[in-house]
Amino acid sequence: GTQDFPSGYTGYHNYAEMTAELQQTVRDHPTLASLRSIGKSYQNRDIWALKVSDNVASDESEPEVLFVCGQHAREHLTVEQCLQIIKRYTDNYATPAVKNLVDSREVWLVPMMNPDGAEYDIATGSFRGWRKNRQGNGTDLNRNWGYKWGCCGGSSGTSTSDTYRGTAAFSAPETARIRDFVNSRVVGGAQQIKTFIDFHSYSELVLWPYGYTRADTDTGLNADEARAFQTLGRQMAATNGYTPEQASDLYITDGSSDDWMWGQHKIWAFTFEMYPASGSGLNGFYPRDTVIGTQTARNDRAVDLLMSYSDC
Ligand code: ING
Ligand code: ZN
Repeated sequence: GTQDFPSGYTGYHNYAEMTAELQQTVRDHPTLASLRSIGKSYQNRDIWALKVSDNVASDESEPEVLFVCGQHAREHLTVEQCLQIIKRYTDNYATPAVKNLVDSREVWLVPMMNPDGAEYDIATGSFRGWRKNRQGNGTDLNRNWGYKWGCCGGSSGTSTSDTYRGTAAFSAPETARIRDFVNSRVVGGAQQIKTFIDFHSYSELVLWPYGYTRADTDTGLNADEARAFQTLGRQMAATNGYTPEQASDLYITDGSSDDWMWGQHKIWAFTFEMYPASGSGLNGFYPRDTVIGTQTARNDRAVDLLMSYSDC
């Protein structure tokens, strides 16, 4: 069934509320927003992708941008981030700056990549501190992507571990469905998605690939392009006050989303770690709902910047 957030957290959206919100957005803005299921979670929930663009029904040849939220169950603030981006780009469409971005881009948002985990995390009156999906003992979706999967000691082979990488790359249906979706955006041999943010919490960081190696990100880029990619990360961090760094500077990970997006598709991929900067262990994942407005709006300029760069 559907879990209700405890008191102090009712401003957050559970799966049913998020689904209703996306459906209402499409009713309110039928020319700007369209909703599709990109497939099912392990427990058979639809994984929703909402597209925002002018002429939303047609497949225009405009640069595409992808935002993923809620890959980790307990990181509920990130779901609110995707919903806020959707609201801002639809409700504020008449604003010239928003109109310019939305008219020249196709924006894809997956507001809750791990719905089974998110529902499981909400217990009666409290939270479980759950991170993974709900397949067996749970797979850490952000260690299950297929670029250098399990290569480098940045994930665990033990199923009870919080960073369990799964039995194979893309063994989790949730990662496999985003993979299929991103692969489907290759048109005439060219990946249409140019830029990507995977929202997580917490620590207030802007991270770029790679996570699997401490070597520099610039494989496959000339020096100018490598600088531009990292410069965008630093510029976004300058707008939201987060700390910019290469993912492996934080710790080595393998099988993360941004390594796959960059390694496989040459998408300029970033991981954002949202509010708070630091917390006492699990508490940092559960800020009260009173912070949702300020902590999502805090990323307005970074999100717009990523959008404007997406003709890279
Ligand atoms: N942190 C991310 C994690 O998956 C990360 C940090 C992401 C590091 C991508 C490197 C690459 O561990 C959280 N809070 O999930
Ligand atoms: Zn996370």
